[in-house]
Formats: sequence, C-alpha cells, structure tokens
Amino acid sequence: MRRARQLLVTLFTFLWPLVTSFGATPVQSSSSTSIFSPASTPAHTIFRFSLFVLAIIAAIFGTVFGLLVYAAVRFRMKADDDGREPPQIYGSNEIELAWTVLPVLIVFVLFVTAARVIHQIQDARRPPGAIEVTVVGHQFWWEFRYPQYGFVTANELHVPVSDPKHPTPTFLKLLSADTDHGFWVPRLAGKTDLIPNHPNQTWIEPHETGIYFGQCSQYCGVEHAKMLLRVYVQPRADFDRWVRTQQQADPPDVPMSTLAAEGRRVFLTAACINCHTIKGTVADGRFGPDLTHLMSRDTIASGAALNTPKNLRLWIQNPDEIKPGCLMPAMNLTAQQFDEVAAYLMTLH
Ligand code: HEC
Ligand SMILES: [Cu+2]
Repeated sequence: MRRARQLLVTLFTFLWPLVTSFGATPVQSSSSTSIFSPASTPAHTIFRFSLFVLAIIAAIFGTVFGLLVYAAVRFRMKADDDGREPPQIYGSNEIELAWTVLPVLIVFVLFVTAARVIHQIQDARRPPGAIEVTVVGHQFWWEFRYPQYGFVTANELHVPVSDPKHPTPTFLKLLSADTDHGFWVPRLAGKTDLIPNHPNQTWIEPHETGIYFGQCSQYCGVEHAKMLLRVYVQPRADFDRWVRTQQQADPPDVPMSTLAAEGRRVFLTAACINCHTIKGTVADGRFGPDLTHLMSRDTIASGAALNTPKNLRLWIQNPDEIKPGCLMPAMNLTAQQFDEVAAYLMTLH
C-alpha cells in the first residue's frame, strides 16, 4: 500500500503542472511566446485542435495506465501464493477486435479533425480589406515588403488589429533570399518555413493590439538565434499613420546639423549604399535592411539590440560586437566619420 501511495504522489508531482497549464480558456501566461495564449485566428484554431488531441491522448494514457496499475495491484504475488503460474488464456476475438477497431477509430477522428484545421488555415478566404506583406528571410534578418503601399521595411512587422466585424487579416507571402528560415510568432500562427525558390503562404489575424514576439525557427547559420521577430499590432488609425510615414522618401533638404550632413556625405560615398536603401538618395542596395525610416524601429539587427544612439554607433563600427558572424562587414572609417554617420542615421525618422 505504501508503494502505491508513493507512486501516486510521484505521478501527481509530474502531471500536476501539465494539468494546470491547460485551462479551458487560453491562459494569459507571463511568457509572451506561449502557444497556449493564442491571440490570432489561426493560432486559436491550432490551440483548440491541440487541446482536443491532448484530451484524447490523456484519455488513452489514463486508461492504459489505470489498467496497468490495476493489474499490478490486483494480481501481485500474495503471501499465500504457491508460486505456480495461474491458468493461461490463448486467443480472444473480442479483445483483438476491440484493440484493432478502437485505435482505427481514434486515428480516423484525429485525421479528419487535422484535415479540417489544415483546410481552415491553408484555404482561408481573403476578405477585401486584407493586408498583404511579402516576407523575405535573409541571413540573419527579415525584410517586409508592403506591395499595396509601395514601401519596404525590416525586422518589425506592423499590422492593423482585426475587428471581427470587419476582418483585416494580414496575408504573408514567405520567400527566402538565401537558405531556409522559419516564420514563427507563436501567439499569432503556426510555424511556416521560408524556402528558396518555393513561395509559401501564411496569415495572421490578431484581435488584440500589442507587440508579439517571434523567432526564426529553422536553423539558418551562426546568427540564427539572433534572428528575432517583432509584430506590432496597432489600432487602424495608428497603422495608417505608420504606413504614411513609411511611404515618404528621405527629404533631400531636411535641416540637419553639420555633423549629420557630413555623415550623409560619408554614407553616400561609402560602401553602405551597395547594401542599403535610403529612398530619395542614391543608396539603393538590397543586401541589407532598408534604412529609409531606421529611427521608426525600436530595435536594430533583427532584435539583437535596442535602437539607441550608442548601439547604432557600435553597430556601424563593429557589427560583430552585437551579432558575431552577421553579414554586415565592419567598415573602415575614422572615429570622426563613425560619429558623423551615426548622427546622419539618427535623422532617418
Ligand atoms: C556588405 C553589405 C553591407 C555594407 C557595405 C553595409 N551594411 Fe549595414 N547591414 C548589412 C546587413 C546584411 C545588415 C543586417 C545584419 C543583421 O541584422 O544580421 C545590416 C544592418 C545595418 C543596420 C541595422 C539596420 C536594422 O534595422 O536592423 C544599420 C544601421 C546599418 N547596417 C548601417 C550601415 C552603414 C552606416 C554602413 C556603411 C558605413 C553599412 N551598414 C554598410 C549589410 C551591409
Ligand atoms: Cu534562422
């Protein structure tokens, strides 16, 4: 009896955290990347499906484990046993039928429900107000193109919150510039890979404003771990304002300090322009992130550092310090020129 109690206590200790982590309604967990607190239509669909699968698995586990414990306790060797084997039974059509038909039924139900979820997500209709974004995975950052609005940005995806009455989901076309990457923002949708020469699709439809975090989920090279994703879900008016800012080019005659003006000259005559675009200037490189509105972003280098003057200066002087192995080279400029270029970058609102 003591053994059985010990066993129960052990089981309970292991299973209780599992039990408590699955509420019937999504839990608002402290982790902002939990798949158990979905905030977008496809994530909800997947979440409900996973609870269903977990319930079936739990029932199977409970039944099998219960029978096992029952058999072990009920038929254990007793003090007055004579040590001989009990009568053996061979063959039972009922039991064989039961353990064939039941699993087939369970697998069938799982198959049909999974197929329905896949259909719901992959074949979702695009309502008229849908936003379209082309996501291009690069080693080791994200490019976001908004073809409807005609601008390009990086690393921080902005989308409007979707009102169930007038849904404005965002459809993402996933491409890769080099190797495999994975788009994964756990609270918004399931993982979808970005494969070179094989466009993939996914979509999100967030119902709450806020910042949602994600991460590249396909190992893509040394800086894979610092290829973070940030999705800014905004009220429609804020999103529209953001779009208008992003559409503007770098105004050629914006008043700037002599330091920044000199920085602009250095930037436009250095190799920066081969890799970066600043709309309205000769800089039209596509290898690195578009810098036209660099200062509208909270982070640089795909979330590897906050976008502060100090980090910007450090980044352009030696990117490896922040992101070792990233594909931006340390530029050969003087300390004065780094100050100037950093000052110029800070004018790019
Ligand atoms: C050989 C191409 C190349 C050159 C030349 C280059 N960069 Fe970059 N740059 C990149 C790449 C690639 C990234 C993205 C790195 C990452 O996040 O992994 C980047 C990122 C940046 C970022 C961060 C942008 C963001 O939003 O995350 C800034 C700022 C930047 N570069 C400024 C400069 C400046 C200024 C120069 C010239 C002094 C320069 N770069 C020269 C390729 C280049
Ligand atoms: Cu990656």
